[in-house]
Amino acid sequence: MNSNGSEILKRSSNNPILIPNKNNWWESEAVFNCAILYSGKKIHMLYRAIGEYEHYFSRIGYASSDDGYVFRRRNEVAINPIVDYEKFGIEDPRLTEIDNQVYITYVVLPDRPKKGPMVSTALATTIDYSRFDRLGIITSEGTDNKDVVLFPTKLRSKNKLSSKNMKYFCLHRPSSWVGDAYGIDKPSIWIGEGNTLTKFETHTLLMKPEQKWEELKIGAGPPPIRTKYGWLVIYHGVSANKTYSAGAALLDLEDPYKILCRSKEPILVPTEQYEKYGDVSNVVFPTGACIVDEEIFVYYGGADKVCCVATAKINELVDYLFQNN
Ligand code: BMA
Repeated sequence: MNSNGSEILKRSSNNPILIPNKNNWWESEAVFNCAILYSGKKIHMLYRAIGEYEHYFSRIGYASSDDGYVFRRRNEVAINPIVDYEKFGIEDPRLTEIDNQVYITYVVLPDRPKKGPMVSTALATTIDYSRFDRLGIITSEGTDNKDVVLFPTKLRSKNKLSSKNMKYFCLHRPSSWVGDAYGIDKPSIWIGEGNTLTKFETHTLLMKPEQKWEELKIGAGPPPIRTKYGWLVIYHGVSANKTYSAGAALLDLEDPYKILCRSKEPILVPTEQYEKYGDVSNVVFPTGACIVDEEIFVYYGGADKVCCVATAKINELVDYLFQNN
């Protein structure tokens, strides 16, 4: 039994796999928190990019890879904030394929970051990673909601009486849903169910912070990954001293409200230079993952500055989770 969770994922010796490009104005300062989708041939990446610190305005870039480690990027911005609700930037994309259609959830800032705005999450779709069709904001107003990830298939509704039993599911993190009315005192991960991908109507608390390393808040990382053992949910947790680490849980395949196991210890903590020192210190922030030949590739932002990857045999990660929860 491996009791040290932080040894399960092996960092690539190529890390960081994406660094700021000084020759490209919009990504010259930081490139981090990337979304990943494996098409069966190629690994597609959308990443958050910063080109200046005065406004700290985020855009989204595109890169792709054949082996998961070496990424070629496109020179032009992939997604530029162009509509009102994106006015002060777009951040932290996540990619999911549902019914052969590629979707991107991403954080939108309608107001200046310094003012501490309520953030929302929006949805877009693409067929070529060049043109993106916007489907609008999908989180409820005033919920201060980010870390929204979509399940790749419809699932049976919790409300079994419902005539339309199969629903779209998401995980989300409504920061304002804390206090007595919600039964939690720290931002937590909720499950949403909806008849469409743009409106999730039923919300249920799934996981709240439990350990020291995640005591301030938790939020989903990459979209849930289907494995034969259950839905693998990799998430981040923030400790009292603001260290961002990664944890993992497995949810039942048929009934994702049922948590089969959850790591007590983090599976990735900031220890490397590129995780400890950057624009925000001591951050590993997973946002993308894929399984290729029984190996899971977990992509994460290092210190809000660079993109990194760490890998594990999927069965070893699952064994670890079952044995150490
Ligand atoms: C979160 C998000 C992420 C960021 C992380 C650490 O709230 O803003 O984009 O990587 O904080 O700063």
